[in-house]
Amino acid sequence: MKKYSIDFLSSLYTTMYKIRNFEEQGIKLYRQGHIRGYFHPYWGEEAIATGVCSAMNPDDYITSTHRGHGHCLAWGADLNRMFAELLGKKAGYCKGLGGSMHIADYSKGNLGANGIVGSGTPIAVGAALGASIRGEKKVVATFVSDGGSNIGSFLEGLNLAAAWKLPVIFVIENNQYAVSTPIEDSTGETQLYKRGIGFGVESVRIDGNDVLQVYETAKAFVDRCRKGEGPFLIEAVTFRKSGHHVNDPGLYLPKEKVEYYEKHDPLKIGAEYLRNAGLSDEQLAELQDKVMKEIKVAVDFAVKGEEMSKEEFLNFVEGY
Ligand SMILES: Cc1ncc(C[n+]2csc(CCOP(=O)(O)OP(=O)(O)O)c2C)c(N)n1
Ligand SMILES: [Mg+2]
Repeated sequence: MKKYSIDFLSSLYTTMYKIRNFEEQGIKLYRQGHIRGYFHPYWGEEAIATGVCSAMNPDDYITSTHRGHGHCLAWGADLNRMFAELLGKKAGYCKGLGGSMHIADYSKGNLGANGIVGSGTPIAVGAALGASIRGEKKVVATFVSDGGSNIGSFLEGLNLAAAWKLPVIFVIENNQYAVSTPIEDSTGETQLYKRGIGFGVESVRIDGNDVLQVYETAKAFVDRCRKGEGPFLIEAVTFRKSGHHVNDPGLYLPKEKVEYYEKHDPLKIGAEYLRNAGLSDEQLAELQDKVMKEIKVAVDFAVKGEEMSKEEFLNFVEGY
């Protein structure tokens, strides 16, 4: 593996730490009654969004999933606006009308999270087609879950991207479960990178908890996409740190897997890279402290924020 600077490794770690703690604070806010509806934490999967997004340019595009907070944050989303959206406040990315599963920021190329599993793929393929018609050298990363990789819209999108040689990177986040169903019970081919090979797409299976492995794989594919060699597919194997959503204790998750992934945690792996590069424990603590302070400010901002009035809200209802 290439040698990376402490600055670069710190930026990867900071993003992962921010995502982990965004989710932890979000769960607290949910339990306190500040957040309504669903909340699917991305914790345990932080290395995937972080590694992929840091391999891309700010004017590229991403599409996200129902477990999408991590994608937004890795793409550079503002913590204040993220928390405000979860809390249904006017200052949120979608004025508080989207909530956890519908965060988007078109102005920055984040084409949105999606409550419908597998539905980000056609959006990504459309964005890549548009960019290539306009002659822009943009790359689109589309995150999709293991359950999503069984869905027609994903497979149709993969097929079209391959047929039209579009600059798309399909990133399957294989956390090995769809709600409480283990992957072995939902598909006859659990090595999901083979979905891509079936369509003639160069595809790899990697450790999704190792941020540098994700970054290096994504970077090579992003560079090749810009040269017109796309699409590509990455199956990033990972594991949820908890149940499917905030109210699921995940009691069905096998103890051995939970214990294995507790040790093979993306943040632990990221911290090890930093230590090996020469960062001291004190410096690591400083970095963590800085993130926690930003999170605290953002939580206060969101809790104190205003909700939309009924009159303002009705402006967004067609025909009212
Ligand atoms: C098309 C569709 N079918 C069913 C659902 C209900 N649903 C929400 S999440 C989920 C399973 C998710 O598992 P997976 O796709 O592996 O994603 P993960 O939650 O593990 O990230 C299902 C079935 C949905 N949102 N969309
Ligand atoms: Mg899954």
